[in-house]
Amino acid sequence: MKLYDFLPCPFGQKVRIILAEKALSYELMPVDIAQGDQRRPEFLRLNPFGRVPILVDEDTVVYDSTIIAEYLEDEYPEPPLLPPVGSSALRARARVWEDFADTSFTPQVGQLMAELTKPEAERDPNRMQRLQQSIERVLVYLNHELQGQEYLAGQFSVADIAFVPRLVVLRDLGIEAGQNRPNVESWMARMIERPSIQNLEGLTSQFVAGV
Ligand SMILES: N[C@@H](CCC(=O)N[C@@H](CS)C(=O)NCC(=O)O)C(=O)O
Repeated sequence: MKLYDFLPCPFGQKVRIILAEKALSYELMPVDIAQGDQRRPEFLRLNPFGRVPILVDEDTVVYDSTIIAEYLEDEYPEPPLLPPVGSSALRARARVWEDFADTSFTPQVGQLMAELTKPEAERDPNRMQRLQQSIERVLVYLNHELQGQEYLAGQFSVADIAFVPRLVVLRDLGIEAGQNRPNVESWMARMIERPSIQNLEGLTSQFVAGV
């Protein structure tokens, strides 16, 4: 398998956690989106949307981290990273959380990073405040939903994994995710000790163009 990826990309990180959990080996094909590599014709032939990550498994080309996660689960089901077939409600819950992380958490943290990377005089304080409030609301919601639960959808799953890349950089942005949120704190502690996360490359609170 080959994974086209840009190491700081949180969606690529999500896929690399899944690959590590499933102990799948792959060749990393670096795509420097800061240099515009994603707009090269040979890359656009793989993904016409010009985005990483892309997984190539023999003749199969899959892009979008959520669809890659589904493909890996279908093709390499062990160890499972979705609740078991038959537990439809829990499987749906895992997918809802994964989508929520990808659309309502990861981009907002990236946008806050982008603001913080600008010289102070160029930052938009109103936008920063809106983003901080939006991230705080997600953390409060997570803390509520994790009450009495080790993970978001029963077992450790893509739902939890989707949050990790941006959850672990919040402290660098001045946000203490676990402060006054004991369920979030213990959830993070459980996840951080996993080798797939300990060894994850590319975690950064530095905004990189396009991420
Ligand atoms: N929904 C996609 C989002 C992927 C994405 O936004 N990738 C960014 C890097 S983190 C990218 O390739 N940006 C390049 C561009 O938009 O030009 C996924 O989950 O894989």
